[in-house]
Amino acid sequence: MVKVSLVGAGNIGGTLALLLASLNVGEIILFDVVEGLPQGKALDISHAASLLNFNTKIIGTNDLNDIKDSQICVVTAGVARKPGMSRDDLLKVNSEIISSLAENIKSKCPGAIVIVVTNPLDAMAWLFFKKSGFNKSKVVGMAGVLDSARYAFHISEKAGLNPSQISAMVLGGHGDDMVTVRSLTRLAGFPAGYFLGENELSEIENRVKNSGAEVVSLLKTGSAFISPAASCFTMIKAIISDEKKVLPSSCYLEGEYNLNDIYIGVPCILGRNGVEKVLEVSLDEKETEQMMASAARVRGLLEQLKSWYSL
Ligand code: TXD
Repeated sequence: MVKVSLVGAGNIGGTLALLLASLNVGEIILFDVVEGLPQGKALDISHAASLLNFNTKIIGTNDLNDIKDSQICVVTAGVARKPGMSRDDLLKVNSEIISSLAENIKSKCPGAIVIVVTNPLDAMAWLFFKKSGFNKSKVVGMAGVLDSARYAFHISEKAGLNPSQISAMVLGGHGDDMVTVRSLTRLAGFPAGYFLGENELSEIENRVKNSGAEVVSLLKTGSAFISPAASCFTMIKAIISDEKKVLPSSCYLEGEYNLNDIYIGVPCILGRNGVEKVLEVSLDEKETEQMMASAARVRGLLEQLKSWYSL
């Protein structure tokens, strides 16, 4: 029986609990520091069991001990951005939360695979990895799956194709400087240029880079949570069903892409053992330049974390 713990029962945590329940995973723990919130969401989702035909145990709790021995932990704990904020503005407040959770999660769930979701994503995944001492294959950040899904959606809309036939790839850091990799994007197996012109593709790519902010400015009270939850769901399924799926994820690099000691979005194989392999794809000159610029921004955040946490 798989035990999945969702650390943070806010918008993403709650939505993800519903998706996982419908998959009939063994047991879901919804943990949050706000009293009543995880319990209320757990009960609300459980009430839908006979309607959605699932039989999953969902426990809402304010006691972190309840996550003990989970096989998967998803960390969404922290603060989400509001209109006018960048993801990087969350560094101070969220790093304190991630720093203390990393040690706690490692001691309670030493065998877990951890998916970090909290922003600024790549920096939080790196901090979690450093503070927890987990193996690099066991700590992975969620962003590329979401950014690529956004890319796929806008391509499908413009090309008039079914979204499920679009295989899109967004790499780099989860910021406005993310790298939309057109050379790896396929529409029903065809290169993007077969269906769409240069201007259409550039317009889509700019929109994708701004998609998170677009949703934030519409919602006004927080950031996107339904597609982020669906993205985590895709990664969890790949891990628990050992799907060996290639999914863009934030991974720890040691020389790949000429980058070292950094978390950043790259294609990787996700399976039962977590990040089973980081794949190095050849990027064109512009994409390589963008990847390096994105890495430089992430590195700036890591330098701040290093000084605050003596890492
Ligand atoms: O692609 C991506 N990685 C992202 C990341 C896409 C969208 C949103 N992204 C980030 O995820 C966002 O910027 C936030 O940093 C996280 C979580 O987003 P969510 O929308 O779920 O935020 P909420 O609704 O504010 O939920 C956060 C919860 C909230 O209930 C807090 O009470 C709780 O986190 N929280 C804690 N839980 C456990 N433990 C601690 N210490 C804690 N502190 C706050």
